[in-house]
Amino acid sequence: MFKKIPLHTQIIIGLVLGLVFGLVIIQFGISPQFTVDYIKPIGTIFINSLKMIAVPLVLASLIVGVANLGDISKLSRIGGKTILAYLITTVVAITLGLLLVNIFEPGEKLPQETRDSLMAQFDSQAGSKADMAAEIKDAGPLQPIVDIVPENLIAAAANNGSMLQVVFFAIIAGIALLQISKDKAKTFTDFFDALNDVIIKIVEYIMMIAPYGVFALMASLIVEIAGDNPDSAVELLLALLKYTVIVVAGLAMIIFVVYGTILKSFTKIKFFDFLKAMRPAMLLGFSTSSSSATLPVTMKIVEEEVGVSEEVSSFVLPLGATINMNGTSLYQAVAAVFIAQALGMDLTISQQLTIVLTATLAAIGSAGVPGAGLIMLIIVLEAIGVPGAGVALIIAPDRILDMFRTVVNITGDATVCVAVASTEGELPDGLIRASNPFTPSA
Ligand code: DAS
Repeated sequence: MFKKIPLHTQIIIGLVLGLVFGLVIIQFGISPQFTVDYIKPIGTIFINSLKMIAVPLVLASLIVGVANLGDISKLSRIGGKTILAYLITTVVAITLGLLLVNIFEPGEKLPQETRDSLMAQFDSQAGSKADMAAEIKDAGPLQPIVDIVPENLIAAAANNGSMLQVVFFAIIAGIALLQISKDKAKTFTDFFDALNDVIIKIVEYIMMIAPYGVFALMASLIVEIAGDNPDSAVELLLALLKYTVIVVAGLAMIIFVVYGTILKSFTKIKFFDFLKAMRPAMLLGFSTSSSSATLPVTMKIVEEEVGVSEEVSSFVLPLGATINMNGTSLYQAVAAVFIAQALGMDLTISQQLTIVLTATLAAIGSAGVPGAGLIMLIIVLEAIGVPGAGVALIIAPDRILDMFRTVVNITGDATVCVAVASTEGELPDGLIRASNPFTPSA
């Protein structure tokens, strides 16, 4: 049915129809159970099919990516640039978030009765998430480093949240490949190279159900949010609205100011040409709220349309989808200070600096799956002495904000990838090379 329509248009159609469908369900008081039983599963199938290939894709592309770099010096050069770029953009995102939330103070002191009802709500809604944070917090300071090394690769691959462990193994395997005889390495590399191509082909098949999957995701999201709508005081809703606007404004500034500056400084690619090429990936990130699920599409676009070499994209993008989450970083900084403000807790400068460090680590540790940023936010809160249960305050708009911050996360990965490729002498003329790989040929 959608054969002749470009993928990004198909996704927009799915989003809009899903939104309308969800609103009709709510408007006519149709039981949400119908959506949960018959619509949501389509969205789940779509997301699961993308996540199904995320781990083999990261494994195959990273191993091939590292091996194709050819030598350790190139790996350290590209790896060094990539990780430095990811760290700088993350710290810039957090700093921007702190500036906005301290200037506009969305959580200025709420009336005491609202504050009391919040505390009551905290105990109910965030218990499980607080327990998870307590578990994470009790671990030692080096736990995030310990968690990178998988004790069992299969278990790590089976658990979507341990993508960092899969990345770790893939990089080590790629480095080992560089150290063994070329003819032996070739067998191994050829296999993963073929696996990489097979997976990219599978992405095309999965994208055929994209409009239906996105329709189902949006419809069930609208129905669920309406159902979950907390019965909160008007002041709280207004504060939440202000908080949401600040997060979205900050995310937009990251894309247009930070990424625009990076592209202009390191490449000859026109910023809006880049955004146009990235439309399918950005819309998919918005629809799925999952960097991991969007990675295959981002890779296909960056390689086949922007023209970045496979050796750079298959190293930079899987790494970025796992450790680089600029959108999540800004969101965590704003949310942490907003919650403290709402509880009437004035944060000192050192507490705000602690946010920079812990939000950086939390973003690196956040998996590229829906809601990961919210869970890791609890660590940031605990680090500055704000009760982790405070996440209950921002759970209501979190699903929507997750969609927006995921768009920034994947766009940041692609921006750094194009910039690194450009500094490696690729994309000399800066032009977008081919037509959109998801636009059906005439
Ligand atoms: N949904 C996460 C991602 O996939 C981001 C987040 O939860 O903050 O990037």
